[in-house]
Amino acid sequence: MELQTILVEQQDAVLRVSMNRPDMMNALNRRMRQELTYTLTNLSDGVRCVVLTGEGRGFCSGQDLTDASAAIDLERTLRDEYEPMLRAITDCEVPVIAAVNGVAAGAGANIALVCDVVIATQSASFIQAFTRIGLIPDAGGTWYIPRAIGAARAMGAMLFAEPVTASEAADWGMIWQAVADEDFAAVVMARATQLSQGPTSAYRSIRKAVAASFGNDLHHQLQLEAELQGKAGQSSDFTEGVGAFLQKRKPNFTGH
Ligand code: T3D
Repeated sequence: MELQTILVEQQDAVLRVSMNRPDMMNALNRRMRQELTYTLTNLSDGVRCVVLTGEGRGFCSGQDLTDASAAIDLERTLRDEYEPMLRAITDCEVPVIAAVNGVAAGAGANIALVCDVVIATQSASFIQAFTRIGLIPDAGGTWYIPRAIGAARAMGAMLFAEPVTASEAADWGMIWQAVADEDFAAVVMARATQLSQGPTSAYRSIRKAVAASFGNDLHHQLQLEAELQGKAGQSSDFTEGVGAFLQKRKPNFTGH
């Protein structure tokens, strides 16, 4: 697929995917949703971590409000275009880091929040901007945010639609980390490199177990852990991890 709205660059095993409509703070149109969905579901074998970020001063401003085609039938757009894009993130074969380089508003905030790890620069903010234009939070916001920060803060963020600063988001448990602006790029790359050299298949199982935990009782979660750990125990990364520990050296995980 020819990429017109995103930039994609691979460095070693890290794929940097950058939303590239900086004049409108990387607002999402149909083409961008298609390109993100395509890119995240068609990773080359060598990719073991994805970094999702934005060009310019913003991360993503959510739905492109100048795109009349999306405004005609919001339900269809969400079902046919947003859900596949969000599932491409949550079902991605490798960990996805959201590197939130600036404001993340509306669906732009919520695509960051469904990523596995969110690292935001200190000057970034997260805005559940939807009620400002008479909508409700979508793109998974009503599912993810109350689970992450509790109903009281989720309701405040959604009803008041005010910016939640990166520091507040980290303090509340909405994101992993807020980082000083000058350190942001280096911290993101260090974390991406760390994950790209880790036990990829174990990461996949962790993501599956954590997602399932929201719907499982303890018994079913323990059953799932046993099943997934059984598979992890047969992986070459487990053999390598134990071997490296016993030989007092760094493990060389292959992701298998
Ligand atoms: O299908 C469906 O529609 C359903 C799905 C809905 C999902 C949603 O995401 S709904 C929520 C949509 N997003 C918003 O309501 C946010 C709108 N944007 C803003 O509130 C602000 O722009 C920001 C808080 C993101 C940034 O503010 P600021 O002051 O830093 O920048 P700015 O001047 O407002 O924006 C810069 C430019 O980007 C500006 O264009 P201009 O004047 O320089 O030509 C602005 O119009 C444009 N822009 C920003 N956000 C959007 C946008 N253009 C189109 N769509 C946007 N979402």
